[in-house]
Amino acid sequence: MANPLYDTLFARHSGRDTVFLHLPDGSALTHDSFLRMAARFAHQIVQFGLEPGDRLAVQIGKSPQALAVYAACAQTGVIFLPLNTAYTPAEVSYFLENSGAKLFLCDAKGAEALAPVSVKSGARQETLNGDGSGSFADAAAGQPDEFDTIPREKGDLAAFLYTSGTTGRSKGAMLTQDNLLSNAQVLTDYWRFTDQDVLLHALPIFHTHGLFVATNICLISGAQMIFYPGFDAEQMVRDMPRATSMMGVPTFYTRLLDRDDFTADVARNMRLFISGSAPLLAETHREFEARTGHRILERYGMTETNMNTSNPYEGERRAGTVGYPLPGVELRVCDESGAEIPQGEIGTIEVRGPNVFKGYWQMPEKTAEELRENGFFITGDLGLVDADGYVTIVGRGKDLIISGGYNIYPKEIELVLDQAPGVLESAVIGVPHPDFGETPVGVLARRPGEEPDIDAIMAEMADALARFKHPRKLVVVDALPRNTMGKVQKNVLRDEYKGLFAQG
Ligand code: MLC
Ligand code: AMP
Repeated sequence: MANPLYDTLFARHSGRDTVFLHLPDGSALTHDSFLRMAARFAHQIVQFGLEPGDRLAVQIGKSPQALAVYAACAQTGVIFLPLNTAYTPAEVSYFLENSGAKLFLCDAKGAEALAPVSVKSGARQETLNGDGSGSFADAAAGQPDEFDTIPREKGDLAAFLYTSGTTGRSKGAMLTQDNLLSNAQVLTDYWRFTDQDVLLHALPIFHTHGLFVATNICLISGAQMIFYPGFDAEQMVRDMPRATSMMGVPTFYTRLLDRDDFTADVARNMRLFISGSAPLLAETHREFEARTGHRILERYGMTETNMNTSNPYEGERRAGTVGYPLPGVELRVCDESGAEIPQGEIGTIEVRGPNVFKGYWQMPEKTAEELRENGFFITGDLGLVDADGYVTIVGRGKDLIISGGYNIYPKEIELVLDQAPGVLESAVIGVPHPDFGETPVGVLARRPGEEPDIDAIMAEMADALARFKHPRKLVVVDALPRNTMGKVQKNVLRDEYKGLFAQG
């Protein structure tokens, strides 16, 4: 094939009047109209001087336009780099500079604040808004609505997704066409998606879950998407009777269960509920089944690997487990040296397969730390495989907090807290939260004789970090607990503050 990603996901729908997206205003967008928009975007991208392998960064609201940029990147061989819309200009600055993006598309409302950042990085900044307006859309409007797809190979890079790290410095995970395609093809079959499906799509499209899992599966299978700008439980309940499937993070499921109008009748036409990106409590799994008669299918993935495991479509979906390794994915549980440990024992999960990324952009040493020479990727997740082959994740070896499906690395927050007046040092921990699963809490050790100004610290935080990363509480103490080696004992702090957001 000339361009495996574009041909498999998009070109197959060329000329089809079938519905691709149901939009919030009640209108529907056909595959053909979508592809024509993408083709105009592709011409414009080329006209702006981008060549295959160049990076195009986007920080725009969830919209058909945002997906069309993804399609246009696939068609032109340009690397798609989507950014969380919650990131501050200070955060965006790093991504633009690190990736060397040539073009940056943002919403008009953020354009002024982002302009200096684009100038500094050398990226050309244009606007693209969710309603189809903006300087990029205006320029593309005059372009032809067909584009000769630029040939690419399976091993060529298709996307960069940035993922934070324990040092606080984000790393650009380089994903090839084959990483995305192989995974989407396996999942489409494993979860039995067809053109008869209608997916409730309320996830953001700047992460693996909403983009490479949900959207790619719908594109391969021809399924339709009810495409929401964000998650709203009321809308989901209203639309569920005309849908067949849903993908969500655990917060989606707990929020649905909080509603009395979410009933078995509402879910009567659904065939599949999928959860991932964060641990689904076994209790939520059971409550959901009792309410709807459906057993949620939990799967496990990562930015660097796409999806690794899934509970079966047929067969037992076991609460508290993430199921079996997917076809083509090898999974092993190892000790720190990379030696496999006996079945049933807890160790670090490592995975290998066509789903595993190519490495971190311009960070060979980080890549070498996590990607073994034999191709196994060290996930940093702790788990075990039981006698029946089901994988259970029991914890994380990495210092990571997952809040409502978003990753938060404590180090990033600690770097801000440590600089605040009156703070000697800080430790950020994740504590249980009824809505988000986990949430960050900052523990500050005061400088002797000084008192940190919490309001000033939170104001500083607002400039530095996206809202979802902000600690929900800051606690001031005299000193952080340390072990005999002098290392801060985060486990002691987690235990002390675990009840801060307890329900009831
Ligand atoms: C929003 N806020 C969050 C938050 N989302 N805070 C912490 N954690 C989150 N996840 C902030 C808002 O800015 C707001 O700030 C306040 O919390 C309350 O907002 P809300 O209206 O309740 O939030 P909402 O917009 O409803 O969003 C919650 C959510 C959303 C759960 C729907 O976060 C979401 O869509 N999460 C999915 C993330 C995802 O797709 N992850 C996949 C990663 S891929 P204020 O100012 O009001 O206080 C991956 C691989 C894999 O992990 O395996 O899939
Ligand atoms: P990200 O880097 O955003 O892709 O997040 C990946 C991390 O999310 C994994 O390393 C896991 O820690 C976590 N994760 C994803 N799916 C699950 C799941 N079903 N259960 C528990 N943790 C999960």
